Amino acid sequence: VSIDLSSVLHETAREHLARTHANLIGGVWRAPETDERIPVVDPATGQVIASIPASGAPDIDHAVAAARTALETGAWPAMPGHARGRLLRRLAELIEAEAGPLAQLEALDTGRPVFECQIVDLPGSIAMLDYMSGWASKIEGETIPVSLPPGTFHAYTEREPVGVVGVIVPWNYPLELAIWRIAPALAAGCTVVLKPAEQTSLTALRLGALIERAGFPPGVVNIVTGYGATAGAALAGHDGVDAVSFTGSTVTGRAIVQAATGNLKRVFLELGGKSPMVVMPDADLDQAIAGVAGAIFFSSGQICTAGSRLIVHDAIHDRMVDGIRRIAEGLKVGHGLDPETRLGPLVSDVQLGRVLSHLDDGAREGAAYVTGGHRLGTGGCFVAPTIATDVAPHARLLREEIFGPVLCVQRFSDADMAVRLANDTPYGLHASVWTRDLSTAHLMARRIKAGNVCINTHNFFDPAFPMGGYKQSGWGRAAGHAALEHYTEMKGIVAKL
Ligand code: TXE
Repeated sequence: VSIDLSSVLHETAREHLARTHANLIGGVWRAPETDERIPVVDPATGQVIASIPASGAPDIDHAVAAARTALETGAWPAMPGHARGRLLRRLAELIEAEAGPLAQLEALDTGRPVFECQIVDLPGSIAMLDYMSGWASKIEGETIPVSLPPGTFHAYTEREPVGVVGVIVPWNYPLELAIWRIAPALAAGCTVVLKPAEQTSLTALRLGALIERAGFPPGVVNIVTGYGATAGAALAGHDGVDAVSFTGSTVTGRAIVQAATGNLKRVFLELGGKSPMVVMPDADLDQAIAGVAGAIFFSSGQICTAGSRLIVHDAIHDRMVDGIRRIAEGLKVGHGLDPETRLGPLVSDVQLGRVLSHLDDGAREGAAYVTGGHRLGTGGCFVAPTIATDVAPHARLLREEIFGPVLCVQRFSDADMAVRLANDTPYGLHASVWTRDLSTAHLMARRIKAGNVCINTHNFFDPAFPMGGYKQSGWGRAAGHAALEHYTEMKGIVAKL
């Protein structure tokens, strides 16, 4: 595919691409301590479109120091909650006003269809800021009736910000994931150092400019770009950081936990998944076919909660597979910036290589590809939407997170078998059950081991709805008031009367 960026991009997006990007530290755009740069690549064409700093440990040190100063001089936690909330809302308004260019930058950088960024990333980012802005003035303690004679003691709790929070995010939903992690931390009164993914830092850098424009005190949010092994590892291991919020692979999640042992900082992890979709024989088939196809092919499957395993009753197996195949084969493939595109490239050459290696292994291990199973074209990082049947229970294709448009299909004959297959995974992030029967729906939801179970839908997210993983899919919950708990310390205070 080819595209003429100068004619397609909004002026704001064009200007942002042309900038010499630096880090936002203590309210100043500061050149990194190294000259090394990371090329920003359009994954649809392979073209280099910008560059960002390959920052290292010294830059992280400066950012952590700035966050510490903003925390301890009281610029942020001492601000009344409603005033912090107003700043979060102001930021939401600025993002809304720039939604068009931000959606384009996201589509260009990730390869994902701009249509997706417009209907998911931007509204989701704005909604989370709005939701958390309300909590900023509602973080409360409790009075505790202790067991000593009434009237002899007065005991109560207060919640204080946990301190400086390191936020490390991946490349699939760069702006939205950054905001989903930053917003609760800021609402709680914490200060932040954000390290976006090296493949996709453009919208995080633009977010920095909007944070400045909104009027956040300097140092409340600091943004440092760089590779995971250098900048990311320095942040996760930093003794000046009180908590780290990481979203990414389970392998890197383990490295974060190890890095955090130095000062025993708090760790919040949202990791990988291999999410099952169980379709019962009484399901509304049209709804289930469209829902399952969307759950795996949206964002080319590069979603932590992607419905990557279809567990379908024998009686409807062939009709389901055929319906999903038709949708897969009808998806319009193209450059992310084309508003008609419904399937863009994967984010990078590296990700393309990973997905193709899974497909090769799958074929060797006996999987049959009903459709797809191969790369599309040669110029960009495109993979054909793929449906794999007859996948062996121990095949890598079925057990590992692929993070590509690859659906593995398994059959079942009764509900117990469906639950067994659904739970036969080291992950437990997301799941769905498709049925018209209310009791079946709720009983299955209870038996599936996952942080979120959806009924007749999949990939459901809302700022008010706690989201997170069981097993190796993570620790803690994003969104909802549950998210605030990661960013506050509870203090118990008691007075002898
Ligand atoms: O992820 P990483 P990668 C899965 C998906 C994908 C695989 C690899 O299966 O194929 O992970 O992707 C930073 N210390 N997911 O390698 O490494 C890194 O710079 C501190 C699922 O890109 O997890 C980036 O900012 N930080 C996932 C972030 O971690 C480190 C989304 C994510 O990168 C670091 C993305 C280190 N040692 C990939 N190493 C999801 N579940 O949403 C890397 N980073």
